Amino acid sequence: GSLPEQTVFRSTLPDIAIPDHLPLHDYVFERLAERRDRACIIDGATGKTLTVGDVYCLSRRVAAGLYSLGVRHGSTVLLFLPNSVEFALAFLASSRLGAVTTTASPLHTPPEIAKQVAASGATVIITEPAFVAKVRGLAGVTIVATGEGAEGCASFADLQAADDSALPEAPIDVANDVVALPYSSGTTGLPKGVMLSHRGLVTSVAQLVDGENPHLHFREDDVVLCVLPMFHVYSLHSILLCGMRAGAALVIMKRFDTVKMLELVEQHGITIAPLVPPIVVEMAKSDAMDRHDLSSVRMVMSGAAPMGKELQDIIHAKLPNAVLGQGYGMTEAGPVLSMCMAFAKQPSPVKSGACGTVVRNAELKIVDPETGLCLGRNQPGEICVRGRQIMKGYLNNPDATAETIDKEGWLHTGDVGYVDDDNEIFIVDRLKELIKYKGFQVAPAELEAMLIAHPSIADAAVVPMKDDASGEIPVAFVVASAADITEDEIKQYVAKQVVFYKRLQRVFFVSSIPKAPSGKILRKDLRAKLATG
Ligand code: AYL
Repeated sequence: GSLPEQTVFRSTLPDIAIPDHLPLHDYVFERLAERRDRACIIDGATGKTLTVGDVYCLSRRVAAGLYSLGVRHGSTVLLFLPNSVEFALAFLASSRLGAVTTTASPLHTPPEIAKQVAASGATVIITEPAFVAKVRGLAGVTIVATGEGAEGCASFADLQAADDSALPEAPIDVANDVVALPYSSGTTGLPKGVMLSHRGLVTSVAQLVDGENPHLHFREDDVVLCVLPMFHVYSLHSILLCGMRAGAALVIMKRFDTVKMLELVEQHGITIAPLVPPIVVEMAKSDAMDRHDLSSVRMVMSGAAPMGKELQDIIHAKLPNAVLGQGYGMTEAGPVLSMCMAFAKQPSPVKSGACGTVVRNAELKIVDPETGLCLGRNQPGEICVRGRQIMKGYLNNPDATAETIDKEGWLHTGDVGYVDDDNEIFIVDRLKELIKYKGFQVAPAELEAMLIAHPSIADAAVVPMKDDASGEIPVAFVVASAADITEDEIKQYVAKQVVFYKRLQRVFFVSSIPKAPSGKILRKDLRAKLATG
């Protein structure tokens, strides 16, 4: 018989030429000469503005400073920083050295960060004085602190003042060298280092902002809000890198606050607001929306978690000048799979609730998770993507890599969705374990290991529970081995060990955890239990 027809979905826009021979930093500074004096990075707190020329020169000096601390081609630098100018400079500096940048929320606990330092092999940690205590004493690690008053640390100010005149050119192999190493649990298990190469990230940025008719049209006169955390790949890729490549200015906000954010929008005439659904929820609720002139905003992007049609419609009514839409990404996918076509230079209409059309120079297919066969339009199945933008693999984990990227090069997302008649993608479910709290990743396996290590807990399973404000919250089903253990004790036991977004919000005591004969937790059954109450 004949093989079933492969239904592969492509962008409705033509493929483009991608300068993927360039290292990432050369790619984002490609038009330095003509843009030298344009605003590049604005510190939201102080209003201090760095031009493209400033960012170029300072990032070169920071590279020279890191070189003097021993950072070389192939070294790993951990950025343990809130949103800041220093974050951007350090990332670009590491790229120039051919070093790898791994990132983590500065709100991670000492054991969490120690694990990432060990797994990634980071030898330099850049952080703020307030977070130095969390990373002190790690063997073989040099700490660099921004600001003042951190004893026994190298100073970021000194790096910025380093002499870069003799900085050697790193021998970067763009197709293979890793430039960014964000952590993600992917479809199963514990967080793993996701290897994104220079070529991968250049491809992914180009897929959005390059070409005659960019799919995501950022212009030189745009002012982009950078409130999403730069340690997460959404902000790193779609704000910092896409913004810089397009020549737009970025306004950096250290921490989220609705009123301050609206003030910044007004003050700087912000035109583009990349957000996540929980921030959109906050905006929709806030009466401060009516007290500020937000007419400069022409584009509101949402991503990293589902945004329903209702919410999208509410916010659209409040920002009539703005085009509203979603991007869909996954760290391992490089990260962007699809983007709203209403954001293109020559836009086309989109439906509320859709999360975009597949990017250019890529292929997307929908696979029946039972049979592995390719599905046609309007049939939900697992979303798979292929192209030069996807990750190289997980660091030191060929098995997990092989479970995620198949022999034909397709990356399996663990998301369930379909492609409609207009090529728009709708996500309807998730096959993978992952919990998304406010767009942040929570890996059930990590919390389950922690719970089972407790002397009064015999067995445990962690699953997502739907929540209006946060999208999903992590909750646990626990089999107690001692009668006196309470929900509060368990919650605090976990809270002490993890960053805020991994905290358990509810604990349910049960007599056993439903499992398949293989020992695999039947998460679907537990999720169903939550849905019915
Ligand atoms: P990770 N709608 C529904 N679910 C989504 C969406 C969306 N628009 N975007 C991401 N997800 C879920 O690795 C989905 O389950 O990357 C996906 O597999 O932290 C998972 O989140 C991946 O989580 C952008 C826009 C990057 C989005 C991103 C996503 C980064 C989140 C760049 O421009």
